Amino acid sequence: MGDPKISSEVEGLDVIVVGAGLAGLYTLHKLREKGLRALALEAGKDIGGTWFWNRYPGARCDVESLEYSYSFSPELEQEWCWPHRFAAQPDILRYINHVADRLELRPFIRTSTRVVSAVFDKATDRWSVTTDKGEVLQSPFCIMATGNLSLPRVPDFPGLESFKGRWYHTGLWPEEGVDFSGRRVGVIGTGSSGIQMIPVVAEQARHLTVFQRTANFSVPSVNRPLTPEADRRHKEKYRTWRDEAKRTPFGIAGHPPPTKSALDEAPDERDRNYERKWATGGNISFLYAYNDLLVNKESNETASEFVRKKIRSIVRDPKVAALLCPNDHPIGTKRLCLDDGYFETYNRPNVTLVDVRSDPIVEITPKGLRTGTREFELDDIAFATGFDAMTGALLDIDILVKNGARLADKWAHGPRTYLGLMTAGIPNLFMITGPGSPGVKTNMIASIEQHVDWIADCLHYLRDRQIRYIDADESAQDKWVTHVNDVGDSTLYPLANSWYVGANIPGKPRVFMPYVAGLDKYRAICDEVAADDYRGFSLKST
Ligand code: N01
Repeated sequence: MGDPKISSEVEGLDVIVVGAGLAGLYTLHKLREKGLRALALEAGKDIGGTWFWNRYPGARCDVESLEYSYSFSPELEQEWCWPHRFAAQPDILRYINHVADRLELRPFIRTSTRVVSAVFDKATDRWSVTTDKGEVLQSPFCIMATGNLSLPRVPDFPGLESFKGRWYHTGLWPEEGVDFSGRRVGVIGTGSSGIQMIPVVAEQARHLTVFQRTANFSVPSVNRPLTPEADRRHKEKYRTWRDEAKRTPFGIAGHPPPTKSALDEAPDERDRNYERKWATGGNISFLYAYNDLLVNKESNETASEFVRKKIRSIVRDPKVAALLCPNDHPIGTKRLCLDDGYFETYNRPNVTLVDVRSDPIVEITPKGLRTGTREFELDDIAFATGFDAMTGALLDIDILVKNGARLADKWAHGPRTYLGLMTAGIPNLFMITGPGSPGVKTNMIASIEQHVDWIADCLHYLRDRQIRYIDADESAQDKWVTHVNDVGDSTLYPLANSWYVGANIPGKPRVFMPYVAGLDKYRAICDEVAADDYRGFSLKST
């Protein structure tokens, strides 16, 4: 490839944005609005991020469409019509493309361009960003809009290369789709992706074998078409809904905070309440049945057991039902899945559930897959095995300061950030919804908008004062990390072996990464920090 060349084509950039999903696109728009010259580099051959890559059958968002959309533009929100209560992946991708066109962002995006390294030079206060094509782009600031669930992970099973059939990962699904008609399909994994995909694949495949390591909680989505009347009613009060969303921990309106403990309710009434929530659909509705489901084990057990009873009532074979009943984590401490007929699928004659906890997968063979005790013949394998979440995509890029710190070393024992926005010792590089921020525990778009607005205001502040350098202070970062951990430890979340703690990646340090005090509280802290001249950050003029 020869020596990397500093690109002269894109000179005078203020900011390089890595990623052109929902975060990258809004970043581009916001920065350009502020008069900053920004360019986004996107690994995918088109924009969309998560919604570009995750095209598996049944992929859909678990936040309601009218909430899971940008709030910054009243025009956008009025002109767009969502067909369903919970939007399907193709509709979300269509929306993203519409936004990019509407805001005329495409000229500022380079697709099919993967960033491989980013090096900051303190002598010039500039980042040099190298792409997979060997090109080097420079700018004083870098914004990582790389997503939290964007580095798909295929487990290290021996023999995959020998497999004669087709195999896929949910997070790298082929654009042209996959026809499973008449085929023997194996799905490995029963997280949100597997649980969404399994009912759809079961309808197509000749036979579907689900390889489950850990049973997972799921509640019905109760998805439905959005009627023009519902759309009109919501849009009439869109501003009010958005304002309400800003005052909530999840960035989602329409769910008044519960005031009662599950233990203060009589068991019959409690079951009636859970029954109402089950019939309403949605994971927030269910977890907001009581105010202590995520902090009190005994309260949580009432909700967990309600769902187990549901599973036993839906699944006809008691042995299969028992296998599907989660028993190793409190409900909600892993992302609570939303499904459309997931448990019902196990009543189909063409679906088999295999417990790979008691009988683990040992290898992929040319004909299929072998567990400790038997071989399964498969035509296709779909890995719904998740992602190296939150830190994976960032650490996949070699981020370092010339003659100085490297992000991978700084995070060797788990990610450390100040406000989830910056890491001390890595100046002028911001993260959108990074570890230590509430992002993944909220409506992602609401968090993205909050982060981007804050960063854009910060860059504006720096420019006004001719400040070229910003870095988080170690002491502010230490305090923030302690606070994030304390808040996490006051909840039940760390009890689950989830991607929130990195448990799905062998060897990954076990650290509970999201900030779970709520987006409302986090927003107030970030605003306070900014109002206090970016307390906890060191700013230097030249
Ligand atoms: O991934 P996951 P995902 N052998 O990590 C299993 C978002 N999302 O892609 O639990 C056998 O949750 C693993 O088993 P275990 C959402 O935030 C949102 O489903 O580790 N099995 C687990 O069952 C979600 O949380 C939406 O024991 C293995 C599964 O694979 C996040 O993305 C839709 C294994 C991985 O589950 C990730 O969801 C989809 C092995 N070696 C995703 N390794 C919506 O908005 C892993 N597994 C609805």
